[in-house]
Amino acid sequence: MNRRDMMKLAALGTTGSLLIPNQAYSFFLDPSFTKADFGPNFKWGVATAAYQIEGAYQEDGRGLSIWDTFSHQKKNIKTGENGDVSADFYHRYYDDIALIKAMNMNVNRFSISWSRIMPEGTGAVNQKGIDFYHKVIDRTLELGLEPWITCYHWDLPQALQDKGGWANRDCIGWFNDYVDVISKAYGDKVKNWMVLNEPMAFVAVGYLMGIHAPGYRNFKKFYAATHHAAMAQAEGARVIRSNVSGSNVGSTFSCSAVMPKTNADKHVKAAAKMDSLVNRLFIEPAVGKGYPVNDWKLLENIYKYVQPGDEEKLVANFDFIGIQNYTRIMVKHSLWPPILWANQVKPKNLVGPEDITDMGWEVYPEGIHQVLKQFAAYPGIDKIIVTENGAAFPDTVEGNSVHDAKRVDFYKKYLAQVLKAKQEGVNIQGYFCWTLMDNFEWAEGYKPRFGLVHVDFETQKRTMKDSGLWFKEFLK
Ligand code: IFM
Repeated sequence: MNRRDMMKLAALGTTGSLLIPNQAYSFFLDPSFTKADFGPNFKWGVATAAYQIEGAYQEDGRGLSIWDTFSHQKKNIKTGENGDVSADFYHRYYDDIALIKAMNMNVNRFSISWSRIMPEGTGAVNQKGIDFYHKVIDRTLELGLEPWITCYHWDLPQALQDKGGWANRDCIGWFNDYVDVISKAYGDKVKNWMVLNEPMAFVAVGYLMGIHAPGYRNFKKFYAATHHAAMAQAEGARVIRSNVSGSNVGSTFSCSAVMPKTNADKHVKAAAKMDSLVNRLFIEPAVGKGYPVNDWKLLENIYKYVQPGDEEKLVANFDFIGIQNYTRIMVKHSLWPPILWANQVKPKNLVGPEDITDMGWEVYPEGIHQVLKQFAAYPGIDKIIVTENGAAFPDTVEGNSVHDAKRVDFYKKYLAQVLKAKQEGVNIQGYFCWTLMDNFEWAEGYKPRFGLVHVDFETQKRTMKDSGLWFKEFLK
């Protein structure tokens, strides 16, 4: 190695295949706020999901999930890819978790693959699956980070889908049994638990729009799956509470500021329907308000699946709720039910292309402020954590640097709005970025990159992006 190369290496923090350029990124810092403005106990973290990063899909006894099946079927994933290997977190977790620490964060939010723990969804427990998450948790704790577990991030065991999945009422019991196993296994070490990740997304996109696994376009299955997931959301919380002393239990909700295209009555009504679907569907039964049928009468069909005693059981008494926000939805009247593609004014008709992410989503920072206020107004909601926020933009890889100025800008703008809501009295106690590293973005494949860390999927080399370096500097 020549002197020049040695100096180059010295300017980089290197851990195996990981590169952390260590030049000062203070010039990125937004002078309008600092870490201290969020308070001394604020939690800063990253969120990930098992299927999106782990790979090792047939290793150590893992059973198949609906996403293995769905991604292996032709045409379901735009790029024809799947999560078989993904970012190979299963083998690289040790160094990957160190990246969270390197960004000066204090929380590692991750999800557990149900079919790694119970390959058939119920019954036999796979000890190697249990051991894997012990290793993840131990590494997290060793680095002084808090582990936050998501019990379910969309990867239902295929064996349970074969019996109807979430559309089968038995799924509530299957889920409780699984949560019982994991909360008993990890409850001594992990106190922070999220029952479901974005239930509206997995029932609407998976059972109504057919874009995500299991790929149904079926109203009846959607109503049934909605009720069973809402029941599981509350029942799962009770299981965790009974197994984990000192637990902090919540669930996470995808939410978007919903606005009518104009003040015309028909658009306002269409927006109210959309709000019932995208924002209110799971939080309202959890706080004892029942399903939001007033603005969208069709939702009354859910009650066909509600049995005596269920309404009380839907109430979850969460210790906190997780808000997950990316964009806003501008709604126009349509004869279709509130399905996004039919009722949404396309972002490209609203803003310039520089304000649209690789997902086709409008960058609308004020929206996170709006949803934080909207959710904080529900009775019984005390603590809020932003459990996901982030953006997919193309990265510019230049040698050992990855430039992602748009992502840095996105985070600064959204954080300013989170801070504004906090200063106005919303009890926001944490903010987790989506996501640690580039991963399998469901039906979009690997093209949209959301990570603070760049992954070269050919070599599995990790390189911290400018956005990761921005957090490192901001949180120092
Ligand atoms: O990648 C997803 C994640 O799994 C759930 N929330 C939204 C993210 C970006 O689409």
